[in-house]
Amino acid sequence: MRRKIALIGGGQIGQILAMLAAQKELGDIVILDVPDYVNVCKGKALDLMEMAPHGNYDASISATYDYKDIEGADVVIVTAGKPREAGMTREDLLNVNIKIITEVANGVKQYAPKAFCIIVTNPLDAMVYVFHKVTGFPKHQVVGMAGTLDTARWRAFIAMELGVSVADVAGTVLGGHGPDMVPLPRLTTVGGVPLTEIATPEQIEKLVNRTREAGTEIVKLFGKGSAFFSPAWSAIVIAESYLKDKRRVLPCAALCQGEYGVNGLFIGVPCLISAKGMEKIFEIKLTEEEEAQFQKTVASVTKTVSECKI
Ligand code: TXD
Repeated sequence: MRRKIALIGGGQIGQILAMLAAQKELGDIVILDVPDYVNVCKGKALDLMEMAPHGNYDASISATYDYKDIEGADVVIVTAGKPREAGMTREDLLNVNIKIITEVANGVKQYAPKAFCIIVTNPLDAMVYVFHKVTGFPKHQVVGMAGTLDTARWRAFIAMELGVSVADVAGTVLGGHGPDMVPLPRLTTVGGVPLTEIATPEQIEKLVNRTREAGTEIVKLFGKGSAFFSPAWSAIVIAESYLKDKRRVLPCAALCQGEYGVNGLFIGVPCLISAKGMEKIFEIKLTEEEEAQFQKTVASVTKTVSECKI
């Protein structure tokens, strides 16, 4: 029997998630959205079914507004909520998205209590916290997707700057999904060569800043709405590692209980994603400077989470 993937939210990111999940034959796909938008989602689902003959995949793709239809899902990816408009911070979305995530969490808890859940909605670190609180799911069953995207952006910008294949750029970005996230130049390599040896300090500073502001750079270009191709791929990479037990090590927002000195907060850290879900958090010994940056992002996430009043 095929696996079942529930996509809560069938907007910009949701539709690319559906396409990628189908193309990768991860399973059957159910898109859930609000009644007002469900016909558009049904149209998207049908369009994707009609793409299958050329796309070479077998999957049932459907849309609904009824949580009953996500029953027994193996994976749930949540993009439901509002995206940013130019001039908005991610935190500006807090009040509206908190209500949506609470409703989604209750639906998922009732109909897909065993699903591995990947939260994408912003402000990410707070929304995954709320989702986890409302569902009460074990910590290995819930992650937030942000670091996987921030790391992809970091790698892409390095490849663009140095004129090298992105495949050879390895590294990681820690912390919350905001302007004080922590890219780690010290631990980034290009084909095994340390970034710090092939890029100048000025280049590295420019790359760090561009990565931190990458989401905003796209929001400014769009005027309305935020990035969707790269966030969708980043979430699919996590889902695929879970479904196929690939055991990828991916930076995800995971519930830290002592790791990195953080207690009871979801924040971006390197995670082992296996068939068990978020199986393990890897700790890195940070330098004094990195630690100071990490404390700053922890403070920002703590502030946003405290405003959730949950
Ligand atoms: O790295 C990351 N985590 C992110 C997060 C990167 C980029 C964008 N990120 C956030 O994802 C963004 O700030 C938004 O909060 C979400 C979704 O972004 P998207 O671009 O897909 O937004 P859309 O196109 O507005 O789609 C949201 C859909 C839309 O179809 C709504 O009708 C639906 O969510 N929606 C709901 N679905 C189900 N249930 C409820 N209550 C609901 N409310 C809205």
